[in-house]
Amino acid sequence: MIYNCILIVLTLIPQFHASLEGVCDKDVKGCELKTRYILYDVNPPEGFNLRRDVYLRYGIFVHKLVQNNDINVKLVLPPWSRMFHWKRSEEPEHLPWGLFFDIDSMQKFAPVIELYTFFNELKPTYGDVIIDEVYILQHYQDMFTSGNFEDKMSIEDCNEQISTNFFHYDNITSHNIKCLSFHGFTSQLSSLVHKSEAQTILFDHAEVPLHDRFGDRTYWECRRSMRFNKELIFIANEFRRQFLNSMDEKDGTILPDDWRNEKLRRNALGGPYLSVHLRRRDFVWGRPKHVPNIKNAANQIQEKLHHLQLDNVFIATDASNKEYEELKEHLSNFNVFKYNPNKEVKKKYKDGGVAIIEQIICSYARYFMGTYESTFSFRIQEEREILGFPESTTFNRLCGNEEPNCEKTSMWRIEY
Ligand code: GFB
Repeated sequence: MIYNCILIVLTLIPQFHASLEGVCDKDVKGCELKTRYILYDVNPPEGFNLRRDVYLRYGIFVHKLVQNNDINVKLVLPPWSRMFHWKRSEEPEHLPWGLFFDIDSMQKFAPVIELYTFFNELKPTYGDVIIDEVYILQHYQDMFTSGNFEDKMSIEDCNEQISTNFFHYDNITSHNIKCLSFHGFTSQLSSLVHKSEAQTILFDHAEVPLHDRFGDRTYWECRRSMRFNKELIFIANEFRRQFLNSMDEKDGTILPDDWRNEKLRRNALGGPYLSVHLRRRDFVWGRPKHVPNIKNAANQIQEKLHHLQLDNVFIATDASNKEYEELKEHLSNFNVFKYNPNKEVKKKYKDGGVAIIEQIICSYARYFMGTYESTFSFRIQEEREILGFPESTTFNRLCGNEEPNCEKTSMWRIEY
């Protein structure tokens, strides 16, 4: 009898613990794993398409944490606020990722959540979120002068003045902020997560660590999971159909509903139009050798249209109206298209959504020409790799005024 009682008590102890605390760190049977949250943010001036690349590093980071360890972790997506290139001053802050991307699709790769979901899950008692540990990442100050590029990290004095509020919210703060000089790959941050018991960890200046392996299969899985918001795709498809005689069935660009069912192919045909990403503004003075003037760009486009025997060209651009009109004048023998959003689309999807619609339209063209070193162009090239276009139709760019027949852009081929 006594023996039986002891046995019952002993077998109940783990459950008692689990139900007493509700959570535990390791995957003990009957014990609910504590949810831990990784947050990250990026250097404020970085543009939308570089931020998409930073996401890949952290999406892969948590994907691996979940795969390799018995910890229950979620990645909190930093909302889009005060974007340097988005000119509309009336834009609200904290635009969620779901406005631009298909979160369900992203969750098939990594356990991502929006910041507002994080608030709801954490339910801060007094309306404040105090992040347990914050690491402001920074480059080693002497790295470029000493030429020492070995992988390392250490807590050091901060190179810059730091803010104690995060994501432009007054009520997200921390009492434990450290500057972490870092050189290495994103996955090396996992040692900090494993060493710590913190429920919430924020990595700021998350662009500092490098990709674990840029362009490998896992990279592309994460990239493929980043499908756009379905409504943006619908708007782009309508434009293709109405103005560019482009439809998936005849263009050979149908993708499975779930990115996990995609397969390598190189036989996409694309709609009967040339697409061009003509990056202007800061690129005109920032990369004068590699960004052509409008007349030169028009000549290159004309030549390509002749070569491809096409009459239609779609232009994605941040050019002023004046520059765009000049381009059209030079191309008066062809049909030149640009996407002009109506009021509702502008209001709902803002500059970011409009730019994505343009990127989608570019992705489905028979042939694409981008701008030197633009991440906006790179993301279009990736989209075309996913769609299954022959590489020769994708990795092309406009040449600078003084570099006729410039080299093609680097080919970052998709891996399955
Ligand atoms: O995306 P993005 O960072 O790529 O470009 P880059 C900056 C922003 O400019 C985009 C707008 O997010 C858009 O809001 N933009 C650029 C465009 N091209 C277009 C276009 O064709 N159509 C529309 N609608 N909008 C990087 C910057 O720009 O260049 C860095 O992110 C830095 O901060 C670097 O300035 C030099 O790679 O082109």
